[in-house]
Amino acid sequence: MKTFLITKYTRQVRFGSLLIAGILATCLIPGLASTPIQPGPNILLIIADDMNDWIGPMAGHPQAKTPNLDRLASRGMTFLNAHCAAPICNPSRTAMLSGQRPTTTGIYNNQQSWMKHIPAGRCLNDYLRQHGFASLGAGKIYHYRNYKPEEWDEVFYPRDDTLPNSVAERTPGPFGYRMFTEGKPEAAYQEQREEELLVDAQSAAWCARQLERPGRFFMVCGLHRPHTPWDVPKKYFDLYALESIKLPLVISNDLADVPPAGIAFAQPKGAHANITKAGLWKDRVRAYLAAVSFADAQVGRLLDALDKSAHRDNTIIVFVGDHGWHLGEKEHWAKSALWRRATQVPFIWVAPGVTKAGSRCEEAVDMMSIYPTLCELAGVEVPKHVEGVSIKPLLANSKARWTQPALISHLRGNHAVCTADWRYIRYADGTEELYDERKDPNEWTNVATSPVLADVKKRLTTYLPVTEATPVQEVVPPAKKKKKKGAS
Ligand SMILES: [Ca+2]
Repeated sequence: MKTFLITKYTRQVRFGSLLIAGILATCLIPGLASTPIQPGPNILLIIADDMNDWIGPMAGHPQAKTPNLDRLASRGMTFLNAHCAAPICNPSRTAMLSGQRPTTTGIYNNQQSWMKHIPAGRCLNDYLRQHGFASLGAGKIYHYRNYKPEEWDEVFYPRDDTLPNSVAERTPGPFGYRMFTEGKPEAAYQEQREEELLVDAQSAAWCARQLERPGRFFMVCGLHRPHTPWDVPKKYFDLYALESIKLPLVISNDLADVPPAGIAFAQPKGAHANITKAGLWKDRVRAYLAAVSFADAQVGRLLDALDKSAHRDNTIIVFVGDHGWHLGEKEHWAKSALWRRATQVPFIWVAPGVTKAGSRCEEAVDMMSIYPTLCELAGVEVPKHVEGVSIKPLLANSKARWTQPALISHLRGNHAVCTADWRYIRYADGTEELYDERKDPNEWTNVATSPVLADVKKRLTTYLPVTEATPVQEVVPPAKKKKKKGAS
């Protein structure tokens, strides 16, 4: 178990309490000793990191090979217009799992820790745990190791050898953050280890083992890929011939009608300029696709295990990404922007007895819906602090009446409001973009100044947050000193 990082507390105390809970599971809820356990579905939530719409069911890239996500989508509903609450890891995940938006919590960025600022009992894993679910988690669920072990029954965090552990190594190089393993172009990939040793395979295997247990569970499997670095085994690169790689659709001067605040997020003179100058655009698109296919294979491990388990027909499956990813659209790479490719996420639901096999929904929804929807499907009261709206009506009927737009916030003061027809972006300095998603799905033409669309814009602005919490203090990076191995 040397490669596994699990706190002693988690392994010994929580596992002990879980055993006792397991013994009592048929009659008692741990922590609520007098309430009988309600029968009902289990929940498997799978979170992919930095996965955009380049997956089979969403067809964001014509060459993406994701047979397992195709299989998952064939069993339930795929949302074709689902968006994160924030287009970077920490605020997105904190919002999704706490049920509160960045504008409420003040958690807007990766350098802030949610753990001091979200009270116990609020996060979904802890809330459901108090309502009779065994709360189980593996891999990247919150931002890296931001776990409160006492809010889980069991949590497993395998060490990711491919991710940097010191603040210094996290500085983006000329090609962006770890777009190449060592910060500069080398071989297309360097991973030589057996797939079973890689963190995501370990997390999937751990979750697969949990499926052998009886009782009701809320289990989260957090996959690191396709987050950079894109070192995945050769067989995933072999799925994509470099010379035949199709680049994303772009036009020249796409940024000409974007206000300076948007251009500052795009950083066209940064990674994009360096990658294209070095002739590496196709190479990196291929690497991203390879990492997507690798993540897809881990989803396959989980589905195989679920299908063999006793929970096969009584488990809600939710597959979601924490935000999207640009690969050169708008001369931008990575996340941290308010355009479609940075905010749109895979969002696939299998809810037994509710979703129809192979159904698709085009309404705009956001990740704040996860908390209330899971509570509703699980027969648990939605707690008052939760800000999202349940999408259960859409799960049952993709054409159900839906008026709630998706709302995405990036840092403080920058927001996007999305409907099935429009994307309205307003930056902190008041500048705007408006895109007609029906006519212009690539968001090439900013029509924010069009007089005939003034009413559309006015209507969309009514969904912007009225108040925005002061950002909580950022975590001060530890002084540069040699840490004990595995202590970071
Ligand atoms: Ca444009």
